[in-house]
Amino acid sequence: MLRFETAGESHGECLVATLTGLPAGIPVSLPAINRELWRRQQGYGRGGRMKIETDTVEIVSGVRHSQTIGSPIALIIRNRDWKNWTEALPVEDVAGSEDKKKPVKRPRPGHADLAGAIKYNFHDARYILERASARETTARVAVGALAKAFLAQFGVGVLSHVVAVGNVRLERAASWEELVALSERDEVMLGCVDPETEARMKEAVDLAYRTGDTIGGVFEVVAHGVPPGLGSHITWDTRLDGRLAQAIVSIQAVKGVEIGCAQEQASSYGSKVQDTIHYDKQERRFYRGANKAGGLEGGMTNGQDVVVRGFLKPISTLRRPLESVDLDTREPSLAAYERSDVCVVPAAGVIGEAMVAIVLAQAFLEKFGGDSLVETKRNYEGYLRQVSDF
Ligand code: EPS
Repeated sequence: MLRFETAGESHGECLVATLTGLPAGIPVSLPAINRELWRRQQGYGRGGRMKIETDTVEIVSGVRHSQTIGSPIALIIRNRDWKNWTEALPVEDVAGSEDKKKPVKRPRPGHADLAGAIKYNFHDARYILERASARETTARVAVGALAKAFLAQFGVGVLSHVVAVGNVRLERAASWEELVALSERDEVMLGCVDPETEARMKEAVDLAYRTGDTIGGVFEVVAHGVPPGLGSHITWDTRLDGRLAQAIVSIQAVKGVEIGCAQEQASSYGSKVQDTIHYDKQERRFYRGANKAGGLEGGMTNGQDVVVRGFLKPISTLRRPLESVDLDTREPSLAAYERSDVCVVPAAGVIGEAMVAIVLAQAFLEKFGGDSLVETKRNYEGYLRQVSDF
């Protein structure tokens, strides 16, 4: 079983993660992980915090001589901002430090602040937001980079692009080659493959910024080169579409998920939305008339690209705050504001890639197993022979 866990607070010393269950012998490159961390930090509309942080990973276990050794991988990403928070968030309480705390008494509508404060019995939402913050996704992206390194050994790639910011939408499909080119850019605007649409997306972010607002959107994650047969139809919890949906909606501010062309399908007819089945006798292989199913049928991959979209609400920390209530006085009060991002859709796409890569790597290892890359490859190649002989 491939499993991971993250820990760390937004303004604590560092973020940490462990990943257990990757086979031994997978090449690991620190620059490749750091590149993913860099990609997550980019995008037009990010706030002041990203000017403070330069996320880089330290691996302290499970990788030696640039390859996995089968033991749990432990990694750390330090928060540069921690130096500004050492007195506000010390591990050990220091007598007389009460006035150094930065309590959050006016919960932000839409954030975890109030529900978390009630649940954990804190009359200060600070401890809640420290963990609820999307800063946590830094650790997920580092883990996702390791999952990507594993999948790359089998010719599987996972990338994303932004298909909407506010009401500005990309009105055409993007090719895999376009996503590769997008991921290689050294300047990231809004992560859209079409420059004219991206320019209009930028205008939408500018408008939100000028009015003290925030803006959401939609990202699309595509997994390319995926074999048929990951996941299963046999039980609800082995259905890969359900597992991907959970992974995507677990990303902070994501409130909806779409697999393939689900929205379009819901308002169409059965005769219009299925991917017709064809057979190429020369090449002795099945192929499809389209990919509206997003590469998943019956909870299994069908060999086409896996296509998953995440719908991001505008983030809840507003420069022009909404009505709230003071936790101490219970009087009406505007919600807390320190600093915030205006738009995080491109970053969320990179996080979506990480989550999809992790779920696919899990499903891959469930099917093919193996303690070493050599063993997993042997099992995989045996399956591919079976598929081509089918
Ligand atoms: C976040 C608030 C902001 C964001 C943060 C998520 O941080 P701060 O409160 O330090 O300004 O920048 O995102 C990140 C730090 C990140 O790395 O993505 C929140 O409240 O969720």
